[in-house]
Amino acid sequence: MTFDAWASETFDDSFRISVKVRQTLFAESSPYQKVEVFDTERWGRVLMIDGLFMTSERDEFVYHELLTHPALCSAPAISRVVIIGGGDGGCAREVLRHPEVQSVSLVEIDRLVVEASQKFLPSIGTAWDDPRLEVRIEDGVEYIANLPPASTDVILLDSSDPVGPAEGLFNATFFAACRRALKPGGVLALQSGSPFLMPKTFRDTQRVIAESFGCVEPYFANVPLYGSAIWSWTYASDQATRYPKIAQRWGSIAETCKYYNLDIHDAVFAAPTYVRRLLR
Ligand code: SPD
Repeated sequence: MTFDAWASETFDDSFRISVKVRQTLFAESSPYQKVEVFDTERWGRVLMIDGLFMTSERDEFVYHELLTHPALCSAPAISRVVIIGGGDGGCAREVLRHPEVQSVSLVEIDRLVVEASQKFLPSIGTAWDDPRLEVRIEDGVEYIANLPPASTDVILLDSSDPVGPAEGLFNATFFAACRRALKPGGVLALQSGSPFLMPKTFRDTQRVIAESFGCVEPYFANVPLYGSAIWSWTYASDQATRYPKIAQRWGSIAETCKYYNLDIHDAVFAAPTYVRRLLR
């Protein structure tokens, strides 16, 4: 008799997505969460945290390119970037493709995520040795609260969903601290959940960001591993509207992108009708 091993993420106790596992490469618990890396047939290596799929070798490019490039290809300046979370290194990899970026602080609360990713997901975190990157193992909420005012061009929130250690990243106090840490005109971008699978969380997140930022625009794409539903990210700045895209920035990353391009930059901001109604 053979046993098939599956890794599963359950949404609201009513919907489950499962991935067939060839081998468990890593499974340990930190004081914060359980961290697992699986080798799978369809998705390549997969990172799971506390039973939630975080990223996979096959589809991570969609998530990481969209978290980074809409902000970095339009913010007025991008020399100083802060990433909160992002311990797998995928977001930092995309940020560091931009030659204008001079320094990146990646602030991850859980050392275990960084260590497991460096060892078992080297194809995702390809920029760990970039001299512009500083990795800090500390609480992102405190880090942002302690940043000097107006010190940062872009803040990227690469978190898991708002449960467990990521919960403190989705509230008004945190977004107000981000606004304070950003230079005038600076841009915040974050993953903001699925409007289809978690409409209330999505809507509440938009509202709470709008308490601190004048321009708050969600954008959308499918990340197949995240329940195969539409996923969202959110772009925020202190302006009234989003900045126009900067073609010259795109030019310097065009060869490496698998998802993002200047047409996608505009297209992802088109909201389906049910999402517009949700946000009314
Ligand atoms: N439902 C899972 C959402 C996870 C978003 N963050 C993933 C981290 C990848 N760097």
